[in-house]
Amino acid sequence: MIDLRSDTVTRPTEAMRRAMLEAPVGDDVFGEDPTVDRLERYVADLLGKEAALYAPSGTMTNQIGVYVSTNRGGEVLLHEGSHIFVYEAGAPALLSGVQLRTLPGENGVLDPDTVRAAIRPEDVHFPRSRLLCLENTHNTSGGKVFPLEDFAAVAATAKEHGLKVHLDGARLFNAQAATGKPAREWCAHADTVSVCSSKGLGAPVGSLLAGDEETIGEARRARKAFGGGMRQAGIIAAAALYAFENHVERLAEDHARASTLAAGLRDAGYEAQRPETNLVLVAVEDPSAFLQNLASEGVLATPGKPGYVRLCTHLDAGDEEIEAAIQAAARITAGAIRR
Ligand code: TLP
Repeated sequence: MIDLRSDTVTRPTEAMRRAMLEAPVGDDVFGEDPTVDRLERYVADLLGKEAALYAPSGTMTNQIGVYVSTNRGGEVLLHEGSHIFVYEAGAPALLSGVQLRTLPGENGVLDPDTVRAAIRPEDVHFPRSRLLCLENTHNTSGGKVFPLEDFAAVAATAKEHGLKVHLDGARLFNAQAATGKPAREWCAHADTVSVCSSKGLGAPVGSLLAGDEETIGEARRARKAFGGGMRQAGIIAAAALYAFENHVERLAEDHARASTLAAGLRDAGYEAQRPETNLVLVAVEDPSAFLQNLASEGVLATPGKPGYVRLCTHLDAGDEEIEAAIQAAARITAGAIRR
């Protein structure tokens, strides 16, 4: 099977497994795991933040980010296609008691006027606008980069009105690879940033939340409350550290393969978006039938936004796999292509 469902499906490499085997560990809830400490320091520095916190998943680091910047009854502004709204099982309501206000925007980009218009005036009837969440790259729009200038402008608007800004940067290093701009340049405009080691970077598990010392101190309490305090977590933190140290540069290879994949699918007659990073969206007549047919040809993909399927390139999909995926899709064009 060629698995293009997500960049989360990768297996740890031999070198990564060796790093895991050799990692010094301790009880991280007691603050005694040297490998977790090293990872948190490394990622905080990489993102230009004072501190960082290691947690089991990107969902958890996003939800801790929401929790530390809101109060019960508050309102969070975010794009209508954002991961926090679409794919996190209603957690902001469940865990933080907040209401989500979704906003439209091309390719996941929110503009300052839209955000300004959505911020509530002080009035006893209204929820208080507390937090703006932005996502880079943007999953449901097909891995689009949030342009840095636009990001800075909308974040500034939120801050002028007293809102905090959280960046869901599960694939932030893909934005860095696509633009050549350091990830920390986006982070400079956000109070909290979530990054994942388990997506394109190829670690088996784990995400980090970065921010100032005080906020990350609060986040550490929230992680415990949410059930994310881990003990000898250095075993997995070693894989994450290895991923940050060794797999950031190579993301450009995934992007090149995504372009090859999209071009091959277009040659086969499909309407495939031109990818900016490692996600390829393809418009099809009947996504679930198409996914079944594709699976019977040996290729796994996932539903994308409505009317689309998503194929994702990653560390475990080389040139041969991409070529085979194109051939598989070419064999089942009949009835699948949407024009
Ligand atoms: N996204 C997964 C699925 O949940 C859709 C994927 O395959 O793309 N933020 C963004 C932008 C994400 O894409 C994801 C994972 C997360 C957060 C959540 O990360 P995890 O899966 O570690 O909770």
